[in-house]
Amino acid sequence: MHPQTNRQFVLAARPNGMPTADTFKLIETPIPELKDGEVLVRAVYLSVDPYMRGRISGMRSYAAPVEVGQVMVGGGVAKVVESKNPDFKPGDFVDIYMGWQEYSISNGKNIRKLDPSIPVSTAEGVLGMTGLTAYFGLLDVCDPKPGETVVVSGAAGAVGSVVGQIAKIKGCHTVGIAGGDDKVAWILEECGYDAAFNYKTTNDYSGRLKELCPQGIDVYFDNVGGPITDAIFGLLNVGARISICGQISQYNNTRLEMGPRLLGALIVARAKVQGFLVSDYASRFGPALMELAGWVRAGKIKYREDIVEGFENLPSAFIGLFSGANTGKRLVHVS
Ligand code: NAP
Ligand code: FER
Repeated sequence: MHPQTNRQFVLAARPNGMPTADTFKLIETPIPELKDGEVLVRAVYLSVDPYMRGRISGMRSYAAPVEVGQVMVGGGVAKVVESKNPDFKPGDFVDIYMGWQEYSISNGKNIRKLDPSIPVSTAEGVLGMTGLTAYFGLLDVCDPKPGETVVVSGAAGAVGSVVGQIAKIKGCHTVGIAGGDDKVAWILEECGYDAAFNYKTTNDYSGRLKELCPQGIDVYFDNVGGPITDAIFGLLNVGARISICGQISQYNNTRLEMGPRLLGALIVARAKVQGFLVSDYASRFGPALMELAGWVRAGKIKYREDIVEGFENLPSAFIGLFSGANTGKRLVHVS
């Protein structure tokens, strides 16, 4: 039977600083009948990601902002419930950029059918956007060599937990920085990081890094920015490469934070810093996903999903990313 009502989260107001419960509003809308070529899907897992903070800020960026009143954007795994498109049948699982809503109608373009023999949730994580970010941000931007020391911030998150494991596959000494003793234990024991520390229980980031990186730092994969990144700059080896993946510590700032001015350290180290966007590598996603899937199958990449139950909890699940409530890839299970 054709479902009647869709539930959607729309942007209610642009947040000033940390988003709150009032940033989003839940609305109900009717679901139209399908036209030829269309597919109706129902959300199974919806992804919450730090980049979404940029989409609701209204600032100029690499993608258009979500306007007040519009459905919040985001990726998800969905199940086909009705189809007037010969390429999809009810029961198929798809990866779709459907936003924060229970149902979505697609014309069949820009949706990817998933292999149901692989846990479908991985399409939003280790075998999806965040795994690909780890892959290209490390391998393409930093080209790590065996024996080099690779430091990763945000190391127990969706991207960071995978970066350390790819670096290990490449024969590097891996050092992770994360915000909790439980997170440190997980990345050491499960993700095979060689060393790690909890930045929330130490003030001396530089001292800890010196202990854990006796050969200095060759590669830094930056997910967080701020004081952690400042501490790295003093320890770079000659020829170091830095991948600027994210700066989550700055995303809720209401004014520019003044920090140490450390670009001179890059001269001493003749270091390279490069920002990147995972979407710029779209033409290479296919082979990268094959390689990542092979590593997961071989047990060389372990992953964890942090699943929040219930569509209505999308806003709080998202806001929790900014206080480190998640370990591994955070998803909201909808149905
Ligand atoms: P995630 O790491 O799974 O979740 C965010 C984590 O950030 C939290 O768990 C928290 O961990 C940490 N965090 C929050 N506030 C912090 C602060 N003030 N200082 C230090 N750490 C803080 O998220 P993700 O999806 O893997 O994304 C990680 C980063 O990559 C984000 O910056 C994101 O914007 C970026 N990203 C970039 C691209 C790209 O194409 N360039 C693509 C995807 C993601 P702790 O408990 O350790 O604090
Ligand atoms: C993308 C490019 C970048 C994307 C996400 C990002 C969902 C993440 C950027 C960030 O976290 O800063 O196409 O797709």
